[in-house]
Parts: sequence; C-alpha cells; structure tokens
Amino acid sequence: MKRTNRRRVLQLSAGLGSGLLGKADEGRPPGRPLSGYGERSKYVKPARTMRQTKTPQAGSSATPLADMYGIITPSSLHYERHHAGVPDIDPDEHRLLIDGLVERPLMLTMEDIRRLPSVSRIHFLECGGNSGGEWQEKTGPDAQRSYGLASCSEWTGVPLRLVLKEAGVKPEAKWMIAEGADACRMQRSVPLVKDLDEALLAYGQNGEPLRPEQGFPLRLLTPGWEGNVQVKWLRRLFVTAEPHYTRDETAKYSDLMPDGKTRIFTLTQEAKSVVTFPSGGRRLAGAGWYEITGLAWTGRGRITRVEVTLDGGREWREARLDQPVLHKAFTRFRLPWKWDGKAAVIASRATDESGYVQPTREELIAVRGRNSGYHFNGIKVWRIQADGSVTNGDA
Ligand SMILES: Nc1nc2c(c(=O)[nH]1)N[C@H]1C(S)=C(S)[C@@H](COP(=O)(O)O)O[C@H]1N2
Ligand SMILES: [Mo]
Repeated sequence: MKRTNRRRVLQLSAGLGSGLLGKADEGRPPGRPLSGYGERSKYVKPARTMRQTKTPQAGSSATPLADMYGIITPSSLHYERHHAGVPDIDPDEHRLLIDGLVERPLMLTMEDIRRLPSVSRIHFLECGGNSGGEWQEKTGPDAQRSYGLASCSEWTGVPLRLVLKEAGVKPEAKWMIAEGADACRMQRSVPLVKDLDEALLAYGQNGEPLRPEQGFPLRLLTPGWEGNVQVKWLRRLFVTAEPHYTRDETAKYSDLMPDGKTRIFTLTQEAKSVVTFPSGGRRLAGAGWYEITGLAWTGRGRITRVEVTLDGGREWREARLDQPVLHKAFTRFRLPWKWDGKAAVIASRATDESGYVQPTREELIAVRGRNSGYHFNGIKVWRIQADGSVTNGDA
C-alpha cells in the first residue's frame, strides 16, 4: 500500500515537466541583498500566542507546536513565562553571587563564567502549568494553546556543580535559593539532590546567547524539572539548610490533593506526549494517507515508546521515534495513517525508561483529584470529524 502511494507521488512529479515550472522558468530580477541577521520567509507565519494577565508584563506566550518540525524550538518561538516582564540587562554589569552555607562566597562576572569548562545539551523546558486547562474542561482549542508552554533547545553553559564545588558547599547545606534579577526578584528553593548534577548555569541557546525572554545573560537550567525553578536572569544562589517557601513554590506550582494536603516541590515533569498533527484547529483535506506526528518528553530520562490510538483507545499502535532519542529532550514520533474519511478519536501514550506509562486523564484525576491547575500529564485526545476538522475530544 505504501509503495503504491510513493509511486503515485513520483508520477505526479514526473508530470511536472519543464514547461510546467511556471514562473521560475521565466527568470527573475536579482533578489534582495545580504543581511547581517536572518529573517524567516515572509510566507511563514507561525507565532507565539499570548495570554496576558491584568498587568501586561506578566503572562505567558505559547510555542506553535503544531507548526514545528523535528525537536528543536527556534529561539524566537520558545514559550515565555514572565512574572514581571523581560528586564534589559547589560551582560557587562551582570553578576552572579553565590553565598550562604559555602566556604568561599563567589561573585562572578559573565566573563568569569564563560571562562569555565562548558557543555552544550539538548533539553526540553516545560512550565508546570502547561496543559493545566486539561484538569477542567477549559483546555485550549489547539496544540499551541493547550500544550504550548513547552519547548526544546540546545542549551550551553557551565555545570552548576563546578561552581558549587568552587564555592565549597558546607555539609549542612541541603538547598539553594535561586534568585532572578527581574523586577519581582523571582525566587525558588532548589534542593541539592542528585538530579541537580545535570544542572547548568546556561548562557547559550541554540548556538546564540540566550534570548532576553529566556533569561539573558544567565539562567539556571535544571533538566527535567518544571520550568518555574529554572530561574532566569539569575543573579544569586543562596545556599541554605532549609527551603524558603517562596510564593512560587507555595501559592503557585503546588498541587492541592483530594485529601486536603498540598504536594510541593514536585519538580520532575512526568512522561507526556501530544499529537501535533492532526491536532485541534487543523482540517484534513480528505480521505487518504497522512503522517500522524507529535512530541513526547519525560523529566525522568529517555522516552522508550510512544503508542498511538486511532479508535479512542481500543487498539494502540507503536509509533516510530526519530533517532537518536535524547535524554530529557523532546522526542519526535511518527506513524503513517490511511484515513478512511470517517470520524476518528486519536491520542498518543508515552512510556519512559523508568517504565512509567502516561496515564489517561481519568486515571490521573482518580489519584490527584481536580484541585490543581499544575502538573497535568494525562493522555491528550483529539477528535477528527468526518468533514476533516479536528477538535478537542475526551477519551
Ligand atoms: N527570574 C525569573 N525566572 C523565571 C520566571 C520569571 O518570571 N522570572 N518564570 C519561570 C517560569 S514560571 C517558567 S515556566 C520558566 C519559563 O522560561 P522561558 O520563559 O524561558 O520559557 O522560567 C521560570 N523562571
Ligand atoms: Mo511556569
């Protein structure tokens, strides 16, 4: 079946003889001159969608996931979440202070930091509030507005442990308070646990310095953990014995459980996936072959398996994963599909190397209740109508 289809596509291109090349054949006047910094084609339109609060500096903007190829999010489309706007920081003026329970407090310039041994790694970043609307029936109409607070970049920086070692963390130290240089001085208590061995003081993103929106000139990157702890415009690491119970780890980014207790410091983002094609707001052009594709990720390491259902969860088929599958990074999955033109209910289910399998929304709610707006990782369902339109669906 697949081969027939490929032959048809080839026949189609053979039919496009030279005479049919149209305008390209008539010759063109010279194009525009060189440019110092590239822009995408004017025909390419995807943009972040913005959700603002009453103050224009606070809010979030979401990555157009359904328009992305591969696993890297272009820096210009990386999601944003700011609590007090994007500060304008001169890197020459910026300092990182490391103090508290350390033998040798340090005050580092960006130049000092860039002299240290560095590393580049590809990791996803996801807001703990991503897809939070799924807990209620308030989810966004498309992949961008429901799942777009997640992106994936190549980050460059200095391993945090090098700098902590240089400062000499005292044995009684168990936490550090990371603080941003933005107007709200955002703070998070970060546990000094094994997982933090992978943390970076990041100054690079996709081959360039960080974008101002992502924390220029320096941010904390803690791969696999919720976005909120990855403090941007990082200016201080205050090493302590206890957490500080800051606003963002108590009033926010915590989960009120059915028994009335609150889970806090649930940092690891659990396995999750979303079909990005076909997804909400798209329309299939008619019956025939398509490639179902989407993204999966897990804060616990690598994705080992993604399954796709086309019949609302009765049968699951294994999707192909683009190789190599990276640790704590977006993983692209694909599955060829011949649509028969009838209504269908599609979804994806991710498994990670810890053996964790993404739960259904019902399974998740059974354990966690519906009091939280955070840390939703249930299976995401899309409904395809016979006319080809795609909307949110329930399993
Ligand atoms: N200083 C500071 N750091 C911050 C924030 C902020 O508002 N100020 N927002 C946090 C939240 S809630 C998230 S989800 C991530 C978002 O990072 P991004 O804007 O680069 O996507 O940054 C975190 N770090
Ligand atoms: Mo966030």
